[in-house]
Amino acid sequence: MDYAATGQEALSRIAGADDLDTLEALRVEFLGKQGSISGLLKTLGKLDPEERKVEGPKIHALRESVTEALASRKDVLETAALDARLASETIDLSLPAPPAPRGVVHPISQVMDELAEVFADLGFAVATGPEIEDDWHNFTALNMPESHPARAMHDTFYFPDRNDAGREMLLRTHTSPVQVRTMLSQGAPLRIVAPGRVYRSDSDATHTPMFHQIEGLVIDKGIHLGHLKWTLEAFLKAFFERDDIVLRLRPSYFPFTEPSVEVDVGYANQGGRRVVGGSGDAPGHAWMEVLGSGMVNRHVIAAGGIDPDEWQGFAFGIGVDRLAMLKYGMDDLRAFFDGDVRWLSHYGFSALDVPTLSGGVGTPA
Ligand code: 2NL
Repeated sequence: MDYAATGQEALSRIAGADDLDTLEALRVEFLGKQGSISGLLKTLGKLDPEERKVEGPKIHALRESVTEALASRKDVLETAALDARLASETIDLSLPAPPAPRGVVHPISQVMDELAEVFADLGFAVATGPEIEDDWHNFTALNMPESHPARAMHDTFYFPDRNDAGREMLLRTHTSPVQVRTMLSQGAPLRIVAPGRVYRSDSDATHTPMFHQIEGLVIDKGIHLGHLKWTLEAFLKAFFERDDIVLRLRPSYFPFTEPSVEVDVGYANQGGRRVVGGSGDAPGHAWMEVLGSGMVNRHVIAAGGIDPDEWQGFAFGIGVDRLAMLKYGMDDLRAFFDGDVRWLSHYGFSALDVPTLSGGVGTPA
């Protein structure tokens, strides 16, 4: 048989296709499952071997030339489509470039930086230490004996193995061990804050197993509660950037301080939002606990290698997460650590907005 006419007709129809849809319809018509050339190929199976030897190459050649014609026409049509698009679309190079996506600073990091800045201005150096501690630095040195309930498994994350000194290993439950280590390595006098992550085996709507704390420690001669009160007042005024902060000191108990005081600040309830400032006893106001503190227990000073008959000190501990919520009006503690970028881009801070005393944080209103 002669397929020249069939081939001629197919090639001229392909050459005449002027859009990609038409071309695709032709491909299906010739080469699709039910296509005409596919049909010819199927007839080969019914021929005897001699005939097949003659007809086979002709049909395959036909298929080949149609396949090639389809491909080259497709190329031409695609190039034409692109040229048309390029001709019709213009780029306005005078428009500003779209903003590059930029990360934000987590509110906890922001508040940690603000705290370090405020305390630096009050003469405190920043001290850091390991998050994996031994039970001596985390408990014993802080006047918390073996029998202390805070040591129980339900409060503290322990590691299965002891360290080389035979001490139990754990995730620090406060940053106090950093201060013990600093007393031992630097001696008195001392003025430090220890910010960082701490851990408790505790998880509900208001407690996450990891949270942030900043503790402060001053060791010097003749230190008394007056120094503590002045320092905390100066700190809270600088941090909240308000001069009308009123403190209430309540007697309390901590194993590492004696006497111990809990510190409340007065706030106003304004449409469900807590606004710090004024006396908690004023109309429409109430008191809120913000930190714990006290005069360092003499056993703790001695554990730090310092003579408690010669040196005294005060210390305080602050929950950073709650402080951040209070200052920036966030109401769900768990959202801090969910890693939801929508939450973060709402509450996050610009990386260029570094807290400084001259530029914002610490300037009383
Ligand atoms: C709280 C209470 C407090 C301390 C932490 C401390 C550290 C040393 C010696 C003495 Cl090395 N005290 N830290 C003292 C009193 C209270 O934290 O409620 N924190 C959120």
